[in-house]
Formats: sequence, structure tokens, C-alpha cells
Amino acid sequence: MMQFEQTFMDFLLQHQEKHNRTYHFLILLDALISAAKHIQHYYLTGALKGNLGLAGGVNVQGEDVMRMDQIAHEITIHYLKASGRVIHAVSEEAEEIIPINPEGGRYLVYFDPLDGSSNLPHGLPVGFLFGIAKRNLEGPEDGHLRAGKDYRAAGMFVIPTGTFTLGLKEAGTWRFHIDETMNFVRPTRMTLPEDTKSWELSFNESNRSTYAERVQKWIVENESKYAFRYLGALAGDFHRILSNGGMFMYPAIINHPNPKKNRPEGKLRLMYEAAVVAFMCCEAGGTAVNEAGIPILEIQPEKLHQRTALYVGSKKLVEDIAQVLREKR
Ligand code: FDP
Repeated sequence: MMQFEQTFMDFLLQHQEKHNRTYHFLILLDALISAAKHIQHYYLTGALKGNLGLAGGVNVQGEDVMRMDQIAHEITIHYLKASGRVIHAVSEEAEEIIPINPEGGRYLVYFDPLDGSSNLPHGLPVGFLFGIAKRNLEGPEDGHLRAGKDYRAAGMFVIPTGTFTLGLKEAGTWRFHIDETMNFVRPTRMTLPEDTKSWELSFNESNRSTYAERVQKWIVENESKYAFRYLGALAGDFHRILSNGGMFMYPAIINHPNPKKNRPEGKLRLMYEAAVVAFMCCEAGGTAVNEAGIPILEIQPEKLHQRTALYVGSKKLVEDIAQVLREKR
């Protein structure tokens, strides 16, 4: 007898039917998966074709090179439009909100189609991150600036590794792997491990002296207990934390020797980076806070590309540093 893996679409179909839901969400996820596969293909062949370079360059065919993140953005918008299910989208690659199907759409999508740009020229892992909120079908239209707690789902593709992780509201975080037929298969529920032996700390060590003193002190007191790993692409670093436990952090930068380089509000974007990983983490039994120790999912965005500091991972560890962050200065 042949053995078949359960595909993502079969998994999601069962999920929707179990909860008595429509198939609109399936159509949207199918569009996001098509976009991710398309981006992955482009990325995998990009180095040979000379398409991973910076915009303004020329590739081996003598064609002008478009920035890879711009290509990823265009691919995603194409599939979102084709799905017919999206009202508006917010992309890291576009300053303004993008109307997709304002009348007939049902979902709001926040995405970063190619996150982790320092890995780009090397063809190393980057992320396609997205969060999904739903139109308020009963009441008055309630706007596109949604807090992470309003997301119905949030996920990430680690490109080009063929892994896909999706958090579903009150239904857990699930990981899938791409198979030889280009289907994402084998749903595996992710739960952050309790055992601290595998826990890791992940942050940009070269920024350490720029963090708040109390954050630096916390690092000194805790770093020897855990392995240290840093890829420099949020999706890849968070992927490890979700499997191994521990904490990824990108603290506020407030003590930079060049004050112009300080980032007191943090670096990562709230709606399509921090809230996305926070959502998946919370559904896997973890938590996430900002520099004030406030849960990331509670933060009401005031602008599209709002930034935040981020501490995300195993509950005990994040709550420990959150306590320090909440202390009065
Ligand atoms: P990048 O600037 O390289 O695009 O979103 C921004 C992000 O990558 C994250 O993916 C990553 O975790 C972080 O910034 C890396 O920043 P540093 O290079 O400052 O460590």
C-alpha cells in the first residue's frame, strides 16, 4: 500500500469544516502559498540569473535587475488580487495601504514578502511573513490598523528551505514541509519545549552595548545558561526558537555612540513582523512583549509601518525579562 502525507489544504479543509466555517480562508491561504512558491522559485534560481543583486544592476542576460524584495512584493500582490478575498493589504514594500478588492474582499493582509535582507545577496534563508485579520461583517467597518490579538492567523515561509509555519486563532501553531510535488505536508503541532536544555538566546550581539542597562544586565546574568544563535533573519531565528525554546529579542537601541543611530522605538515592524511571530508563539504556548513589557498582541498600531522592540519565546524567559522591563525607571 502506498503511503500519503496529509497536505496543508486537506488539513485546512478539515479545520474549516470542524469549525463550521466558509472556504474563503482556504482560497486566501492557497493564494499565499502560490506566492511563496513563486518567490521561492525565483530566489532559488536568482543567484545564477544574477537577480539577487541590488536594484539598478544588470544581470547575466543584460537585463536591468529589479530588487528581489520588490519582485516578491509584486508576486504576492498578484496572487492576493487573483484570490478576490482581500480588502486591503499592507506590505513592507509599499508606503501606503494597497486596495485589493475593497468592495468584495473579506480579509486584511499584512505582509513582508522578503524579510532578512542581509541574507539576500548570499541566497541564505529569508522570510515571507504575514498576518490576517477579518473584515467586521456585522458592524461598521473597523479599519485596517489591527492589533495582533485581532488576527485570525499569522504565518511564515522560510525561503528557500521549504518550511511553512502557521498559527491559527485558538487552534495552535502548525509546521509543514514542502514535498517533491511542491505540496506542503505533514502538519506538526508546535509547542515550545519546557525542558530548558535545548533553549537558545538569539539577538544581535554586536548591538549589546546599545541596549538599556537593565537589558544588558539581564543578558550578563542569563547568557551562560543557553546556547546562542543568530542568523539575522527573523523568520529563521524564530523558527529555531519555536522548535528549541528560549528567546529571540530585538531590544530598543538607546545607547548608541552615534545618537542618530538610536532606535528607541525598536527596529522591527509591528504589524507584519513582531505581531506575526508573537501570534504564532502565543498559539504555541509562548509569549511576546515590547520594551515596556507590554504584550505585543495588545499593541494597537497607530500607523502602518510602526516599529517595536521585540522579546519573543518561551513564557518563563520572556516573562522574566518583561518583569525587568516593567520596573519603573
Ligand atoms: P533585515 O534588516 O536584514 O531585513 O526586519 C528586519 C530584519 O532583517 C529581521 O529579519 C532581522 O531579525 C533583523 O532585522 C536583523 O537586524 P540586524 O542586522 O540589525 O541584526
